[in-house]
Amino acid sequence: MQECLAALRDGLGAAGVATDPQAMEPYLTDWRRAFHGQAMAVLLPGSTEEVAEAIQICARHGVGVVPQGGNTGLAGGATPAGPAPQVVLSLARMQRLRKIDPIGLTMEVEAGMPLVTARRIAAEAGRAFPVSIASEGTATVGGIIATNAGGVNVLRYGMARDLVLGLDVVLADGARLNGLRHLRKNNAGVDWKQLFIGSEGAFGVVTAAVLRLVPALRHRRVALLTLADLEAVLDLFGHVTECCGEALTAFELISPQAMELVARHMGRAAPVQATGWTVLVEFGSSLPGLDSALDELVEGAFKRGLVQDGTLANSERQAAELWSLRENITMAEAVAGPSLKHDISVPISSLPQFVAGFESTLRSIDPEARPNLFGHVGDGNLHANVIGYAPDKAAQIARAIHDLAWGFGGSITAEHGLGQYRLSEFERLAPPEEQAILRRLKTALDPLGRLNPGKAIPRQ
Ligand code: 2HG
Ligand code: ZN
Repeated sequence: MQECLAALRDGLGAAGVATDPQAMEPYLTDWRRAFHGQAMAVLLPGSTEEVAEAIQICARHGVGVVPQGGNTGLAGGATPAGPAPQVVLSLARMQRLRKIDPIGLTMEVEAGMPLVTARRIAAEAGRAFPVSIASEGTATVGGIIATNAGGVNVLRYGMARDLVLGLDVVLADGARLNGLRHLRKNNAGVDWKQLFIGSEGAFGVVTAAVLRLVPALRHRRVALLTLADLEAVLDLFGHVTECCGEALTAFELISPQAMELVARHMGRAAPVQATGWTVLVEFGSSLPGLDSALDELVEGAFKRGLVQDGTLANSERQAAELWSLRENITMAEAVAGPSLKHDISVPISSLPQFVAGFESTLRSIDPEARPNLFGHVGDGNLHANVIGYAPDKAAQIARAIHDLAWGFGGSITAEHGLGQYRLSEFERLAPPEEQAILRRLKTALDPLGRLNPGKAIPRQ
């Protein structure tokens, strides 16, 4: 391994190779401290050429490569897994903006650029890059592409995949695949870049991307509404779709338990009677006129008896305060202690039955465990998290919840990905043909299994 390290230092320079245990530590543990791994070095290349060189050197020496963005994923996808020799490949030094075209609505950036920076640059050009997740300050463009990140605006703009026009990728043998096209339409054969989006670095390492921008929303209105049950939440979602669907940017669900955690651990109390379910609705547009949309929504909702209580933000500051209730749930949960994360999706109409099943399953396995439910109703995506559980019950709870979602024709991960956290559950549940096609792709693209071993792709 000394030979490999020497070759890496030659190729990347001393600044590009960290082996000091203290310097490596932040790259070897994820932010929740749920995953910890070993690596012989952390590589910090400064260009796509250096990424290619590093991957070639590692391939020659039989060393696995774990690509890493902001290290704030929730599935352990960026933390080394297993005993085989591996390096972490951080894109943190590659943050440049290469081009922005506000008329063509495109922007070309390097993979290590933080999401918050990409969003700021787009905003300064009078446009928007609409991937919106609470970890935007740490998450990187490469990371959100590798994990196909979701977030709170998916119902309007889609997942990260829907906002990627072109990619520059380094393959397992160090070859470079440059598809940095600024084109909205390109139907010339198979869209190969899709293979690298959401495959968590197991097929190749994304080093730069052309992102699709959208018109900036110069007007936004936010409402927080409480409802008695999930049937009413779905009725309200249907009503919003009918009355003002084009303007809808978010429709987020907060359970009473999640609201309570935010009040207790983050000191933020809801300005509504939050004994039932709370929904945060956001409208956004480049046109004025949202006030009447919101009035229509709220009037209709009260008339139909769907809503118990509610408040409308009258300023940007109030809107940010309402959003902070939703955005602080993950942090409140982390402060409360260890949690079991679930990221399921089911067809939207099955949400009430799923939640009823989730609550009764939890009671029967571990009566002390407490649910912390919240999520993205418009995407059928719930974070059916669990706190206060007995550690020896964790695997049983996770399996039961995944079985439940699977039974509704759902997914065990709507947006966070398999990483190392859910890989064995995917292997347990996914049809053999589906697993086989993924393995065939892996064999074709990375025959020696050097890229992000133990993540995303079912094992033999
Ligand atoms: C969110 O929706 C994120 O806020 C995090 O996907 C979910 O903490 C979680 O489980
Ligand atoms: Zn989420």
